[in-house]
Amino acid sequence: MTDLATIAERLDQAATSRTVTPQFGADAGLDVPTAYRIQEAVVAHRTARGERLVGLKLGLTSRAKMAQMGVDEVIWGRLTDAMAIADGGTISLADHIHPKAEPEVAFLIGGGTIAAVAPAIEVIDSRYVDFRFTLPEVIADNTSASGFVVGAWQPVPAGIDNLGVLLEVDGRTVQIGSTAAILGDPRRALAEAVRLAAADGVELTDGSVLLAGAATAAVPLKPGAHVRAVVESLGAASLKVT
Ligand code: OOG
Repeated sequence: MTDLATIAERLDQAATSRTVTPQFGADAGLDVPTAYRIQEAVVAHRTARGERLVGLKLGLTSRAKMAQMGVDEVIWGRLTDAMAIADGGTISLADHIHPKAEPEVAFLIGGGTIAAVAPAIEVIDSRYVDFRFTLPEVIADNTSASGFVVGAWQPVPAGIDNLGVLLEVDGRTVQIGSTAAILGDPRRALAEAVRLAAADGVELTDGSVLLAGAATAAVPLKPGAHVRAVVESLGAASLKVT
């Protein structure tokens, strides 16, 4: 079995050098609890460089994502301040490996509950060759977390369980979904995130951001693309790619 610190180091180096790393494979003997310990060590490399934890993300909350990635469990990862992209901001492909975007809903946590909601885009960028991984491998890789855009925060409207979600690239709709795809109701993301993170001794503190999970499959980012996620009643979040 490969040493946990060595795996964490390899994943961190892949991210900072923007080069893929081979999958660890069965020989590494990774299971889910071990993978979360590696994730903690991977993110510790970031915090050691001065990054600050600002929230959590859920992944594989929708059937579309589970089917796309060939796994079938909800997973969670850590968000840092360095991953935040301004709404309407620009990211460079040169700073990534093979990034993809997915439309999401973001929650702002306050008083232990959902204080505000916003449309969001998550940029995922697996550190593995061909964006392929097993469940423990993607957990160890901080669930492919790379960047996130949060649109305007607003009070939580009465029903957010079945809002239409679009992902547009250069004004063309490339993915259509519904917030219902996120755990049946994205508000379930809070309880799920609290439960999953607590198992690793992590709390979702007030002021944290929670990305509830993708409402559609992810779309690869191309140079020059203008990407917009539109969530019915909540508005839009966007980014540009150079
Ligand atoms: C894993 C992360 C997926 C989501 O919202 O489902 C994810 C991946 O597909 O690389 O963040």
